[in-house]
Amino acid sequence: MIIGASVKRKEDPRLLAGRGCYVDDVRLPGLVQAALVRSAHAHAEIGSINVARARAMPGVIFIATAADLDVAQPIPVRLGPRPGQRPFLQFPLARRQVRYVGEPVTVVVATDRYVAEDAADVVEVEYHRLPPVANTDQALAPHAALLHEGGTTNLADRLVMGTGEPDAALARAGIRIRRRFGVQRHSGVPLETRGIIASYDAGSGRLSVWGPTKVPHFNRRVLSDLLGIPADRIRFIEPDVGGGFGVRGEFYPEDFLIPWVAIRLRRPVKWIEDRREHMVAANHSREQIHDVELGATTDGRIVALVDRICVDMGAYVRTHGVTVPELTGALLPGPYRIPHYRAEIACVLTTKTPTGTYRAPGRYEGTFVRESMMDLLARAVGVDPVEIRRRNFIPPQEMPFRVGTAALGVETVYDTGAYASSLDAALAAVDYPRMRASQASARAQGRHIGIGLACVVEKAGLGPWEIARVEVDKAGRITVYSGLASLGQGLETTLAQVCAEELHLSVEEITVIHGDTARVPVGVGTFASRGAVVGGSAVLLASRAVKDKLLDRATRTLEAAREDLVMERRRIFVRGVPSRGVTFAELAAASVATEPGISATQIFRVSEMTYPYGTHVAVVEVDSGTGHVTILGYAIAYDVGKAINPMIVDGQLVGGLAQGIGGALLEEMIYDSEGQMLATTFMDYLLPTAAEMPHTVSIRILEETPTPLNPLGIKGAGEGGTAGAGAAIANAVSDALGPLGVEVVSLPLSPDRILELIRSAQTHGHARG
Ligand code: MCN
Repeated sequence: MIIGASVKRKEDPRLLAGRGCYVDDVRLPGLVQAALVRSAHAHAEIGSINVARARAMPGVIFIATAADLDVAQPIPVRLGPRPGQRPFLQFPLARRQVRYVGEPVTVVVATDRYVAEDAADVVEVEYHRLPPVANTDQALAPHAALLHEGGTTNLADRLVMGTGEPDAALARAGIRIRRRFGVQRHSGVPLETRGIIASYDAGSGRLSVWGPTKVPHFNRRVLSDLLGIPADRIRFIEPDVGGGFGVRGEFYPEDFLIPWVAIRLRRPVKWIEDRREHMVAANHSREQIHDVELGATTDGRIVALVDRICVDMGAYVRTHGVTVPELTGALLPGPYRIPHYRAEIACVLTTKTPTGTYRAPGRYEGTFVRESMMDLLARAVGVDPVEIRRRNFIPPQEMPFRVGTAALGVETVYDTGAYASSLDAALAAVDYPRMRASQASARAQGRHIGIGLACVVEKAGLGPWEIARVEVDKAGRITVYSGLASLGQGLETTLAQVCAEELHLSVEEITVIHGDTARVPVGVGTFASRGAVVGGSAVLLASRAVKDKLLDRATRTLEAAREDLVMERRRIFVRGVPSRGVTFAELAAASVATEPGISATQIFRVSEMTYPYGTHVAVVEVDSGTGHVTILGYAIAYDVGKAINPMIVDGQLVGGLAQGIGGALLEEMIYDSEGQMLATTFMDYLLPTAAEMPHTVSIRILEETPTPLNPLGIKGAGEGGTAGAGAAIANAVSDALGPLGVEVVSLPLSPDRILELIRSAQTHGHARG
């Protein structure tokens, strides 16, 4: 069996040997370089823009401002567009006003990057400053400065979702718990920053674009609409990618500007983002405030949950629309039966970088809130956090389970799940009873050790479809073409595994092609952990169709019954008579009269999502003198229905966890009251390093509840490592510092924040055991 085997990643030998080709490695003759003049102010009217000095600099080729752009359309929403969002969309260059620090104002092109940047420095933009809208409170205040002319408010959208009668149920509840929680603004910061190269061939009218990943076909459509060039004249080529994490490859202003300049100049143009630019220009995420109330019976059974969520969207509605707020509300109930539920979500515009999805969007935030409330409920009832979760899990026999919410146009219906089982597996991985006992003895020695749980329900496999083509050429070589894109998640290996399984091959014998619109003319792309589920299923269907064709032809060639044929090593022979056979190459060559090789294209369509789930357990020690949190141990048990490649799933969970730890302890895009971003380098935006990671992470991949929604039975794996990390670590820190009266209600848990929590608990709080 190749599906289910931990084969090594096909892509790694090339990448590890330095033979990868990233966008910055693409060399084209006559290439010129672009730099952007970005707003230095959070909110201002643009007066004049004087480019005379810049234009006079030797080596400067071209400069454009919004007035020079012949684009009438803003960048559209990709996921869940709604008519009300239109006034808040972003144009590629700021027109009349800037609304966040880093907003593109002018594009400068020069013979080299140094000149381009020097010239950008001397572009004189006259700004008439307007009051910044530094946070959601200011944005919603009665006389707040309005950010967008088309809007009458700074509220981009308001979502309400839920089920039952939560107010009445809360009123009747024996236990009621209210809290305000906050998650800080942070986001994906791949080590390879974004970049794009565009080249236009005036003769053929063809435009080639290297760089954008994730959704090349959608981006091509948008570019085609904005430029007024037919999509079939535009080719998107995805090079290797140094991390995506949800932020890379959406359609950003630069994705219009660079191709537009290339067409104007009839020369290839390149733009590579520097780190500071990335921090202010790429999508931010996660900034939310939750005012939540939970009602339960006195024995701890949840009866109602009401959450008023305020999401800081930044200055514009970008390609994700209100996906992150919507997913927050849709999946907040998690693995628990919550008969009465309501989420009221305000999507608020402020003068900060616009936002989008970042690995486990909405679930990282919602899981933190829900799982913190579960611990508070356990405390109110006087039972162990494990017990309170067991009392509230939706049992497997109630699957499929309708949550009463919807996101991305899909009703939230959990397909399969055995939540208690994943909890058991995670507890076993850390030896929970022993861990509690050693916590007690450590406490007796004055050490602050805590154990935190988080039960997660993720979503994966967003439709509506994905395409795959499998080809056997005349040499018998097998190529898989997929509409997916790579973010570094090991797609070439796992898609090859799916095909290899069907055609009885090894992974090495299969080439996987993706991310080039000339070779894969249509596709949807990679996001929402849909690759394995939707793209993998499409490869399965196409491989099966090719297998059918091969066997069909072999039946005729060998004059044998189909059930007597054996497929092995790119050859089909009659069982028991290995010499009576025919190779894939021979079959493909023979078919040439009717078709070029043997191939099949299949689309896998799916209208429902699948819901992987799991449990995180964090064991931490907090130094109450310095505020430092050390993660002593960590376990994740995660059910993916069936793992195509357990080693890759393991890597996904550990890699995702590293990002979750960053969000829990370190990473924060801090703004001052003037709307200036204060964390624009890795000196002040702290990423987790090996030192912050636990020495061991125990991963238990579970395959207990395959989904009926796809032929492989699989659920996604890309985001589960991130989704529960903030919650588990927060609960562990609350547990560790419980005796000092500390209760965590916001992230990140940086040392200064921990010390502040301890100080304020000492001033106001009551210690608890
Ligand atoms: N897989 C598997 N068995 C399963 C499910 C998944 O073997 N049952 C494998 C897949 O074939 C794939 C990987 O695990 O190699 C992740 O699969 P999947 O969950 O389908 O997610 P996608 O392929 O759609 O990838 C997107 C997802 C998201 S949304 C983000 S963000 C993300 C991620 O996965 N960003 C990543 N993983 C990342 N990994 C790396 N290295 N870099 C990123 O930027």
